[in-house]
This record gives sequence, C-alpha cells and structure tokens, in this order.
Amino acid sequence: METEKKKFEPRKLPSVLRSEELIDKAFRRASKVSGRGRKEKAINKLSTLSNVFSDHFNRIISSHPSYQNLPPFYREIIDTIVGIGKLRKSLGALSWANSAIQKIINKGMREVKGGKDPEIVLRSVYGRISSIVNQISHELDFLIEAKQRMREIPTLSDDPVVVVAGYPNVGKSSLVAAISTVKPEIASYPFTTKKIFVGKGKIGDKIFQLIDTPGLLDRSIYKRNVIEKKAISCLRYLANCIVFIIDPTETCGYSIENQTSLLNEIKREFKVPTISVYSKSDLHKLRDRPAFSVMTGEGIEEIKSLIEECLEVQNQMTQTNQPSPPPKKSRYEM
Ligand SMILES: Nc1nc2c(ncn2[C@@H]2O[C@H](COP(=O)(O)OP(=O)(O)OP(=O)(O)O)[C@@H](O)[C@H]2O)c(=O)[nH]1
Ligand SMILES: [Mg+2]
Repeated sequence: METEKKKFEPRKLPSVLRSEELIDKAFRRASKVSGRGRKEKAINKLSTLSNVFSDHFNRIISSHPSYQNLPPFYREIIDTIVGIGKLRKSLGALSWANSAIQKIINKGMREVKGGKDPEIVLRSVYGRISSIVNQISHELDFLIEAKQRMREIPTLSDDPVVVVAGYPNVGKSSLVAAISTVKPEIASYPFTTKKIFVGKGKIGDKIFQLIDTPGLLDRSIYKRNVIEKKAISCLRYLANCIVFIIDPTETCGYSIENQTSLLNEIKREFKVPTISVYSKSDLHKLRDRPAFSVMTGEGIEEIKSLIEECLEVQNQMTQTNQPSPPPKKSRYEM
C-alpha cells in the first residue's frame, strides 16, 4: 500500500511553450548571436537554435515519468483526467520534432561550411523549422492543458487514508470539513465535488488523511463518468478505511435502497474495512447505524472513534498481511 501512494508531483512538470512562443524564443536568441564573419555568425546562430530546441524538448520529455511504472493510483487518475495514450503520443511527437529539427540544423551547418550563402541557408532552415514546430502545435497545446489538469491530483503523505464515499449530495464534504483541515465546497445540489480533496485529520495523537470524493451512483463502472472514476480510484488504491455515508432523509435526491445497494457493491468490490453511517441526523430519528449531523454536532465524536478503531484493525491486518475478521465488539463492517 505504501509504494502505491508514492509521490508524483505534476506541479513540478516544466512549462511548455506554445508553438509560436517557442519559435519566437529560439529565433530571438539566434538573432542576438554574433561571430567573426558571415559564415561563423551563421554557424553560431544554428548552434544556438539547436540548443534552444533540444533543451526545451528534452526537458519536457525527461520530466514526464514512465506512466506504465507509476503507482496504480496515479496511473489510473492520470488516465482518467488526461489520458495516458494521448500523453505518450504528444511526447512522441516532441521527440520526432526534436530530431527532425536537429537534422535540418546539421544539414544547414554542412551547407554553410561547404560554402553556400549563409543568409540563404539560414532563411531556408528557419522556414523548415517553423513548419516542423507548427506541425506539433496541437501536441504542445495538449501538454499545456494536461499539466493544468494534472494540478488537481493530490500529493499524498504516508499517513493512513480514510476515504469518504457515498451518493451525491448526502453530506460527504460536510463531514470532511467537520473533522479535517480541508474546507471543500458544500452545496445543496449533486456533484458539487468534482475533484479529490485531501485533508489532515487527527484523533488523539494519530494523524490520518481524509479524502473527500465526488458522489457515486449505483451503476456499472463502464457507465461511470470522469468525476465518478476519480472516486473509484481513491477507493481502489488509497483507502485504508472507508466511511460510507447514507442520507436516509433522501433530501439528497436518491433512495435509501439505491444508497444501500451502492454500499454493498463497495464492500464487495474493495474489501476495505467500511463504516456506514447516517448523515443529517437533525432531520430524522433512524439510529440503526451511527448517525451524525454537522448542524448539531451529534455523532461526530462517535465517527472519529469509529475511524480510529477501523484504522487500528486495518493496521493489524496489514501487519499480519491477511484479512482477519473484525473483533467482536467492532462496529464497522467488512
Ligand atoms: N440538515 C442537514 N443538512 C446537511 C447536513 N450535512 C450536509 N447537509 C446539506 O446537504 C447538502 C449536501 O452537502 P455536501 O456536504 O455538499 O454533500 P456531498 O455529499 O459532498 O455532495 P456532492 O459533492 O455533490 O457529492 C448541503 O446543502 C448541506 O448543507 C446535516 O448534517 N444536516
Ligand atoms: Mg461534496
């Protein structure tokens, strides 16, 4: 589990220039280069061009990880948010452009050294380079957008992870805000949360990460949208414990039956200790599960102690490396 959470920091990916910015930068640098005589000056300009393009392309290419070897959480979430196939294709296009440009420059150098008019050679090289860079303008735009989109991917620590899940609008973000450092958006409509939020929680002296996820509907993985898939990746790869929230008032807009069916599906699919709780206890009297309200504060301390218990059991399970039945008095489900 620890290696699966290993850090990948998309924020540290270098900036990518748009095609016109890159051409502009390279040609501006080259225009400042001098030399003794027209021939040497042209050679120096070509070598500057070569450096600017290879630096830029190589920095981008080498800073992207081998997506195949990334921990599965990052692999899956990046695939959901940007698409690993498209990333690979774009990086491949940069590689192609880099070598095509270097070939053009080398040929130009040979021509200048061989006595061809430096001005004519430079003009032709500039034209051909511009055309290559323009050919990859979509890929450059895609890499800029990919970096932007990947900013939402959280950086995780090695502290245990509690994932809060449930149908949309049941009160997941409200609970996360009540017991951790993160303050996600809370609103009375479904799918308010579209990204993964990670807050730090503390029970006694134990620190854990609390993940607020987008709402899930009870439906097949094949029908899930991008927002739901983010929640599934957290449940599948990060959760040491799941807090599943059921809103029995149905003010969330979904029936108890559908919510319970999703709970059963999650327990079957992920085999992670799961605590199921009722939210909005200020609006109902059901107490056959632990119930909490962020309005009155009822049940919040109980949920914190359930989380503590759940993480302790999960810890014992990982130490013995096999699922063990929960202790008799435990109030969470498997
Ligand atoms: N009365 C009452 N309303 C609550 C309680 N907790 C949340 N709500 C309301 O329920 C609505 C949804 O709350 P959120 O915390 O945004 O729900 P969510 O599950 O994160 O929703 P999505 O992000 O859309 O999946 C909001 O209008 C909240 O004010 C509660 O304990 N009591
Ligand atoms: Mg939310």
